[in-house]
Amino acid sequence: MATNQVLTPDPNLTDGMHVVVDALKRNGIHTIYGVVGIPVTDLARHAQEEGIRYIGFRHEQSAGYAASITGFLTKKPGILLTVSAPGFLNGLTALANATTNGFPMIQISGSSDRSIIDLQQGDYEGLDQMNIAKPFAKASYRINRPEDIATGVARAIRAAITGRPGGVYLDLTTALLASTIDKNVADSTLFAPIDPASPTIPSPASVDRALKLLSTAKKPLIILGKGAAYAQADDTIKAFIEKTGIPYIPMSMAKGLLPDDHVQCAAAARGFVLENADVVMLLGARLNWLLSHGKGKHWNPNAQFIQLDIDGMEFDSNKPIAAPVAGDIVASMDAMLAGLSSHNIKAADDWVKDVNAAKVPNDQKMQIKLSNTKLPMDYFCALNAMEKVLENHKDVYIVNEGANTLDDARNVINMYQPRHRLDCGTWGVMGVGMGFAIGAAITSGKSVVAIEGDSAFGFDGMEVETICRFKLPITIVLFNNGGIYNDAHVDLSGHGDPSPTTLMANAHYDKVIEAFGGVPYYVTTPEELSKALEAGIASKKPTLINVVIDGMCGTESGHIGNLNPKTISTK
Ligand code: OXT
Ligand code: ADP
Ligand code: MG
Repeated sequence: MATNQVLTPDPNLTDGMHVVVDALKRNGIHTIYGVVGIPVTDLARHAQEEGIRYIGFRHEQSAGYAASITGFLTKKPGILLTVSAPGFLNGLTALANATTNGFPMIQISGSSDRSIIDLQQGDYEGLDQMNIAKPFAKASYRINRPEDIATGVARAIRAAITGRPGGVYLDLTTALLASTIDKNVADSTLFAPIDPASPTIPSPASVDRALKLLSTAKKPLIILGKGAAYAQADDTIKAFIEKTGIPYIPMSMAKGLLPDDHVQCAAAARGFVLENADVVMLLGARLNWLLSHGKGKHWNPNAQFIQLDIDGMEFDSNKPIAAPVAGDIVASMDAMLAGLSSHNIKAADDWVKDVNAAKVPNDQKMQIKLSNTKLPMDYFCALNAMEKVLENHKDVYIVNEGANTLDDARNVINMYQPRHRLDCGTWGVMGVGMGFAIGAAITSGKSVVAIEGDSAFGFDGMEVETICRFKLPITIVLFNNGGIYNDAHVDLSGHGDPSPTTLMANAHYDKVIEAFGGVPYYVTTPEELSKALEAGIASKKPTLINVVIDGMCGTESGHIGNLNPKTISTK
């Protein structure tokens, strides 16, 4: 192994770094994402030497997003490796985002000398990392002794995936990494936890209560959330929905759990079903802001809720839940499906007819938007061109971020397979794009198309170098409308400064990938876009397509402009 300082070659001894790698391997960890430096460089080298794939990034935040999406796709925690203090903090946003979204990941960070940090004597990159991580993580641990490494790793793994998944912080001090231990003793400590995400079985009474309520519904609705996607109960969920005939809407990362062109999909009648449904079954979805908390003008005020969730604390958080079903969706949906034989649950024809009728005007509106061929392209013109290509590549992973780029792509690009749409999620966070794309490509080996706003791409664009270095099959489609939301160019400064939302409309983002040997495209028509996208997917080469979008067609904050605080004085 290439090391900075080779210590005593005593064959009976091993050190903290080696034991950490052994413990990760014992737990089936195949990949680490990170940025190295003091004190974890040799840890990464040794992991690589031991057959763990190390994916080195340009920024810890992106590496963390890659780790978290690996967790979402695999149900095993993705691993982020960071250096102390600044590297740790750079990764912390991704850890917090993982906790918020319920993605399992572990941020493993080197840290400096406790005795100096605790007395605030100014150590190199000194920071009280374990305590700082606590509010952002499901659990935050520090390992101080080499004989505790296996336990620390096992605890972190169990904490990340048991119950509601989330982010876990694991602090490894420089002293621990350098500490030595008898090799046989260290080996004897290694173990992998049994049943680290032990399936939680719902009580039969709760399942029966839920089915009874559903059988009384005149206008039932199922809402699929990313918890349902995460659970990987795909066949059971599909069977339940199809047997009952109940209309469903997918939250954005649950798209594809059933194909978006499924006859029972009511996404095109979203407002109608929320306003009218009398019993709503939430399947791994929270009644948070994305569902306007189950309240207000978007909802039938008399709607009753069934909620299937692994986290009992979620129930009643926004609205009283008439039928809570606490358990893993795998077990809960098995029980719900089995229970159909003793409950008469079938969506009424009138309700199904009304839902289908409500889709028609929105479908028509959508068709009109998609048929716009005016240049410069607007979002719908560009997305229509993309959709036609992607229809023939249903196994491609779609990563998506921006405001208009996000909201319009979510509605236009149909998904056909579970867990293939990865986006800004619960926090609406920008900067997940390249990390998610890299994580999905590494985890699946499949092609990824990242549909990015020009602002969104700016958060992590340098990861294009990572994509090219690892030769990943990622095509970035960058919607360049010259700004955050649009390119309004109102000079409020009075001296020619760009407006707060302005970015450079004429920028050639394609040159960024060219610098690293990837394939660049600069396109201005739907035909050019189709060709470039088809070529990007077919070649499996790192590709960036700069798509020129009309600067004025985006709306402020996309579909969520209503969340902006009202102000008296905007020109
Ligand atoms: O109900 P009705 O009848 O109205 O019909 C609905 C559907 O039934 C119908 N529909 C359809 N009809 C026909 N066919 C199809 N296929 C179909 N599908 C749907 O259409 C309507 C509307 O449907 P929808 O969208 O489902 O419903 P609705 O009501 O919009 O749904 C509500 C939501 C909340 C569930 C949904 O809108 C949603 O999921 N939204 C997510 C929003 C989000 O997360 N946005 C990102 C954050 S915005 C902002 O914060 C940004 N920032 C600040 C910032 C952030 N975020 N992070 C960090 C780290 N720093 C700063 C920034 C900087 S965005 C941003 C950059 C933006 O600039 P870019 O250049 O990147 O992007 P551009 O905007 O493109 O320039
Ligand atoms: P969305 O944004 O798609 O609506 P949320 O992230 O708000 O989804 O909600 C996902 C919910 O799914 C969380 O409350 C989480 O506890 C739950 N969940 C995650 N995994 C499982 C699982 N295996 N079984 C049951 N519920 C789960
Ligand atoms: Mg933009």
